[in-house]
Amino acid sequence: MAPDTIYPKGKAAIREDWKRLPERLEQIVATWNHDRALRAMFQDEARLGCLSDALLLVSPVHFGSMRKIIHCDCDCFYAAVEMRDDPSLRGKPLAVGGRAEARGVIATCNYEARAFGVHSAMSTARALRLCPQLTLLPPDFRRYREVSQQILAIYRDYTPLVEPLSLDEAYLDVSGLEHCRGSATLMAEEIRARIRAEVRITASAGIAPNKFLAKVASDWNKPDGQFVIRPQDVDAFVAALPVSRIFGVGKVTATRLQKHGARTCGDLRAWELARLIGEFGRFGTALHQLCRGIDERPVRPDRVRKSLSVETTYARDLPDLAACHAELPALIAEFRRRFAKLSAPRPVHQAMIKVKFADFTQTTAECASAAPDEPVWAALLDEAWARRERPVRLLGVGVRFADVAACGAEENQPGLFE
Ligand code: TTP
Ligand code: MG
Ligand code: MG
Repeated sequence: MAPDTIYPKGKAAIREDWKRLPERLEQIVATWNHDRALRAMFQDEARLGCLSDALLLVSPVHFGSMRKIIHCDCDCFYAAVEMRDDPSLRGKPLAVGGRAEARGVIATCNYEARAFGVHSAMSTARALRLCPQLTLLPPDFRRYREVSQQILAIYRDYTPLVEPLSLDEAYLDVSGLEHCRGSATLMAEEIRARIRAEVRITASAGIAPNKFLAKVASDWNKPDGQFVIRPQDVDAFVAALPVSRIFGVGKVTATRLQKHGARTCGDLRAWELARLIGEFGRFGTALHQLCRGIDERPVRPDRVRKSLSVETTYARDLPDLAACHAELPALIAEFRRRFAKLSAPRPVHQAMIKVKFADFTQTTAECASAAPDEPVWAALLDEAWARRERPVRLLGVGVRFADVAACGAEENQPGLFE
């Protein structure tokens, strides 16, 4: 598919939508008069330039049961990558897994093999009995991981709230975003078209107001399809859903529920909360909610960050270099406070300074440093200032972390730090 068909408004439109996001979030949060503490928390995140953290706060609070969650899952993932790289494998039953002689199991198989009854986690010996002409390939995780990174980068063009579940699937929270006129259905279509065009495999998607239902929905029109559960359809959809589709309900629980006459989620609604807790302990509380289509778990982006920085826009421009130096200690203190809050910081490998001048031109200076201190940042400030030597409206200090190749969380965010 030609790129123009995939992006009806062009890629530039996505970038434009991004630029408006911080402002839109601000507008939403401005209405939070009932919860000033939450508003302060948001403003803290936003000021510190963490778009995903700010959005993570806004989405569940503001959109609640009207959130727009997309669950994307690739079709027969390992097998799809193998068929892409060797088209002669197409159209015939193919499985990826361990050899029968080594008591191997099937990791996955293409849909041609599924027609023979072959499936994931089945012993390869059994798979070969069901389908003697099955082609079996050993897994190549390095290649699957590369493809996975490529797909995640596509998701992150749409939202910073991307939570990968495994190499081939992820949740996306696209609540309140403007791409595709705000339609999550169109976003899912566009994302799938891009995966097909850029990665050359297919993916299916589910669109729903929460994670539970989005995941159920992505299975509904598999392969290469998508399914939407609108908020007004949730009640009826879930009522008819077999209890076995609830995550955490395995064979044992499903059988136990069926014995008590609960085959569908609708049946289960007749059970009082106390009875569910009596039967299933803590999971009973979850069941009580899930059988009503309620699931408030937020989409948690993976927090592997490439950098951390804090910045301040000054009410009055800093007139000269000395005035800039005078502000450094406060900025560094704020940076350290923020750094201390990171759950698992990786090793620092660069220090950086950002300067935006009164004429809105900006520059960054950076240098290798494993443990930057004030003199390191002060030297960078001298370097950055010397490039234009004029009053300064904004200063930022930060670090970049080592091993940036493995993640892309912040790379695609033209966030509040810009
Ligand atoms: P899935 O998304 O569960 O399966 P799939 O992508 O192969 O097929 P579907 O079209 O039904 O989504 O898993 C993704 C990959 O994870 C799969 O390609 C191989 C691997 N995997 C295993 O190694 N073992 C397993 O038991 C399962 C279920 C998956
Ligand atoms: Mg899959
Ligand atoms: Mg999967």
